[in-house]
Amino acid sequence: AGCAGGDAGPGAGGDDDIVVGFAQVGAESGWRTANTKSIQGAFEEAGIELKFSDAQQKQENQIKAIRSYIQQQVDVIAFSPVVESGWDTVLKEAKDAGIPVVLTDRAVDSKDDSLYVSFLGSDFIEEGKKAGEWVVQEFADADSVKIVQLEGTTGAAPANDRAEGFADVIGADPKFEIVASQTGDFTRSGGKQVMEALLKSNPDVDLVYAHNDDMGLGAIEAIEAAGLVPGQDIKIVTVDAVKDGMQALADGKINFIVECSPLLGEQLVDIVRKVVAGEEVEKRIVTEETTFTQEQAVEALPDRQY
Ligand code: GZL
Repeated sequence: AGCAGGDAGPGAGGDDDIVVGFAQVGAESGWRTANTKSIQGAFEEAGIELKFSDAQQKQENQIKAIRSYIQQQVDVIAFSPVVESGWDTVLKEAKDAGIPVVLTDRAVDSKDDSLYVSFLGSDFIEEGKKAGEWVVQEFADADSVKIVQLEGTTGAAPANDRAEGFADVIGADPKFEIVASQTGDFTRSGGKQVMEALLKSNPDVDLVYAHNDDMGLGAIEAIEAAGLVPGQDIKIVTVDAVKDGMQALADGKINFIVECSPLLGEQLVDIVRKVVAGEEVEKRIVTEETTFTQEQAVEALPDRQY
């Protein structure tokens, strides 16, 4: 952002003097660490200075980081909002300071979409629907299907939307019953603890729908500790397709994974360059992603980047 009056501040020249502030959610999952690697690697490659902060999944830490980037008068602020709400005040401060904001990965529920220039990330409702469509087809011959849902971080866009998309699809048939739904905060330990508890109260559960691989991997530990066979006695469908999840899928412990790509770094560099050059950027850029069966995981594993 140029200084008020006087000569233009950083970012007036080519790439080499652009400064970007990125406020990351944390390091809660394999997806998140792959996302951080992609972003840091892409800015390194582009020769653009990236100030980076890890909020340990706390919104107040992300808000503090954004405020510090405003103080430092960076050219662009980018962040992945840990939860959907509570951002309007700090985003207004960035707007008043003339610093454009790019949302990556997760969305905000602000009514005023002038508070950010672009959103780059997945369609989480679509991801939930893909998981639901697999469940409907996998359990076509069953009379009743008891489901445990391991939710992502409470209030996070991927948790809200993956639950919504899934419910939209399975809600059409009353044979599907979500007997318990609880947050595991997108972590492996969270998934394990919640699954241990839910297994005690729901020993006859047929399926686990975990909002990310890490909670699914935690659930596998709990299911095995209870003497049951994950992927057979209790089927598991997850979202992400990170390496550890894909290995469990190839090993038959997970039955289906909906991909959510963390590789947003290069597209973010592209958006930053356009914003600094005053060019138009699309308001919403949705990432390409697919789904994996157990057979497809065996095929895809050797080439997976994360
Ligand atoms: C989704 C991302 C989620 C991942 C989790 O885009 O926000 O957060 O699905 C990660 O693994 O913790």
